[in-house]
Amino acid sequence: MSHDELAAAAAAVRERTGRPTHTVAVVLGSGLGDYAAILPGAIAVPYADLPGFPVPRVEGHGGTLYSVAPQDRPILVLSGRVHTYEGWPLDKVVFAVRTAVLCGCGIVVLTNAAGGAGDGLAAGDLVLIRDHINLTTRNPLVGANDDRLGPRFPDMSAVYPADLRQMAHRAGERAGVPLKEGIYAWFLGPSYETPAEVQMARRLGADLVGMSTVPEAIAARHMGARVLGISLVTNLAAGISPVPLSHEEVQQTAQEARSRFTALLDALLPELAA
Ligand code: 8IG
Repeated sequence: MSHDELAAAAAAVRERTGRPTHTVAVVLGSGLGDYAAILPGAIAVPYADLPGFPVPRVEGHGGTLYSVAPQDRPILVLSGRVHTYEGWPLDKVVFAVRTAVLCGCGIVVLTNAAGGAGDGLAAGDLVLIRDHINLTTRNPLVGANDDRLGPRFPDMSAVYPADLRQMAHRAGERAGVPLKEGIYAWFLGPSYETPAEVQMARRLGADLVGMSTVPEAIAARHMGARVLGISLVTNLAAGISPVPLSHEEVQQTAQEARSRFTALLDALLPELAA
């Protein structure tokens, strides 16, 4: 993935949306993907129309980029992401986020569904990511560095800055949606963890376990963007939960949390874009 390919995708976004710049990007995680469809005035562009964008294979919808402009401040909403466990190379996993940053997005909101491993977490909790632990040994920056995108050795001491989390907490208070905070550990998947792996992650300091978000956060930070991470705990991680994990449980919890998630984003996004 070269700077030229990303620049071509960013040019297509500008052309198709008619908006020369966007300030905030939101990536919608599994079970949360239909948020943008209900946004008034959203301009929808299928990923398939954007050069270089990976088109998700599994889910019902193939991936859509939306442009919305609350208070005339354009925001990109990316519905549909691809994962490393599907076999996608990391440059494709981070392609949409990198394009969004090239479009001007200095803030990237990454949402996901995740397993809860930390004490006091319950299914249905919304958790702001305070920091991450990469347990995969994979990194989207491996390979030649393009200095136009960012530095060879980017600093990762504040990927998820405290002021963005504070803004989210305040938006949550206004919307009546309580938010917790935690550390997110990236596992490759697609099998869920064993109970022993969940205990390992807990001892390393993780509260959340998941299969996404971290590569996008690394790529966004590489390009100088600031990241807000929001996890929906759709299941307690293996061994913490008394019952086996199931995709049905995940989908049902996501369904139940949808209205809180929507209320949070409605309160937060205009603020972030302002
Ligand atoms: I949803 O328990 C969801 N995604 N690694 N573990 C990991 N990813 C997840 C989990 C989980 N739940």
